[in-house]
Amino acid sequence: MADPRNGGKRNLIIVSNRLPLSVKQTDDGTYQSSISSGGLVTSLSGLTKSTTFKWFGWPGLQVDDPQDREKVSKSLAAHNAVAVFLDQKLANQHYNCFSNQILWPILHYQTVTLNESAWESYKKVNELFAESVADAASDGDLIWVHDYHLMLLPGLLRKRLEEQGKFCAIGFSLHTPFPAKDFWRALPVRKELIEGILASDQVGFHTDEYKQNFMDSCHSLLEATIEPPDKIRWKGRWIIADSFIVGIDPQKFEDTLQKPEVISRIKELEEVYKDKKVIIGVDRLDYIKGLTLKLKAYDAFLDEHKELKNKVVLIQVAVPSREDVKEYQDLETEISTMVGKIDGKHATPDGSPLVYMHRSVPFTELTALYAVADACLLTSMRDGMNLVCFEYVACQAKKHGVLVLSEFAGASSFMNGGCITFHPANTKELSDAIYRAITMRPDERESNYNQLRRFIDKNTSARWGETFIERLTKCTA
Ligand code: ADQ
Repeated sequence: MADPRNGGKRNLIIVSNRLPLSVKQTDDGTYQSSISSGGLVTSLSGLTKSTTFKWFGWPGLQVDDPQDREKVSKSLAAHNAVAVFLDQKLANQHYNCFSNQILWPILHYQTVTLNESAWESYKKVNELFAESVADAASDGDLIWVHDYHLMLLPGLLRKRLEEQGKFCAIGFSLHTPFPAKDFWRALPVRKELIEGILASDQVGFHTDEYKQNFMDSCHSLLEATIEPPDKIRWKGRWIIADSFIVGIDPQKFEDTLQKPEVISRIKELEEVYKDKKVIIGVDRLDYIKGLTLKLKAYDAFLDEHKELKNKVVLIQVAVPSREDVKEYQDLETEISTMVGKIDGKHATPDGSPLVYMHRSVPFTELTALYAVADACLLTSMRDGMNLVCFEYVACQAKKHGVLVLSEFAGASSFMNGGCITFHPANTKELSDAIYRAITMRPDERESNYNQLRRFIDKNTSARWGETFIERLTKCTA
């Protein structure tokens, strides 16, 4: 809803588990906040032009002293951010133990066992968020809740807002897949979680498949009425459930590619790899991204195509992620071991066909890497959407590089033949896909590229945010 007090802009409250800022204590005891990067931040960047928003979330550090909390809040206020303070143990139980060790796997088709105390912490943290957001919301605000860490929040919020006599339209966006109903029902608290989401006015998914899975669960577990294509009737209310295509801001990449330091970095990299086909992979170090499958297939590809040994290089950036969770520590060890074996087996005095970077890289370097790569290889076992593939396309206007994308990434359902798809656990299929990518004819590359480019230019992050918010606004009418 446009608010005349904000020059006609809408008031929007965005809620996500972590604030998109890093907060640090300086030597003089004050706190400084700076915006950090990440999938959700990238996606929301387009909204700022039309909307005034406040962002609620955990600031990522433990602050117990009330005076310190005040200082942190002040530094966040400069970025329109509001901290939901959590005790470290509670935050750990909510984030690592329930969200990332139970919800994340089940949403990505991995089996799990319920940890009761983690579930209690999950409920408690969602309550704390509800308290903080409901108290700050004004009648008529729009509230947009993000992701699996806060599935109970719409329900808890609606109750509090009603008690306070405020009406706010509530939207919920899930950034992961939503699994098929027979998989979701394996989770003992399956009903509570979807009941929480159903207190929203509008629920957004990346793809129609996830939306349909969610509707199927609502119908079979809660006996909600489904009115295709996009409505659910539950406890006397209508809820919109739909897919909204999350995108990127292609202009940000175009602009970065024009920077002198990026232009010279691209030249340097082109010189280093002048006789080689470069394949780029950029993934958070997460088992859903299928990195072990990628390495296994790349090893098979090198075995099969010995003639290409010194003519191809896979540059794999693996961004450290969730390092407090044991599964992620074990995965890192497994990947390092595989990288060592591939290197040992295929490297020659002239170089290695594999460059593994286990760290975050600066945005300018990331852009340069995308720009020089002849192909981008993404092998997710499951992935809500995958923004990296769009970012690669945004940087390939000159080369028309080939996108090689797992059929299990949400993005693949929108590519309509513009990329090479494969089953990530089928080593031969994946190895063949790599070969096809680096040997593709220029005319085929160009026509594929043009198709992908049209898609990313049309479905930007700004459009995603606008579309979601426009439709949510109608729920207030
Ligand atoms: P992620 O699993 O994090 O997001 P993805 O969609 O690929 O996956 O987004 C990663 C983002 O991090 C990209 O914008 C990328 O540029 C950035 N990034 C990657 N490597 C980086 C590096 N080295 N340094 C700095 N930034 C880096 C979740 C879901 C996805 C879904 C998104 C958005 O798992 O499926 O697409 O949310 O909804």
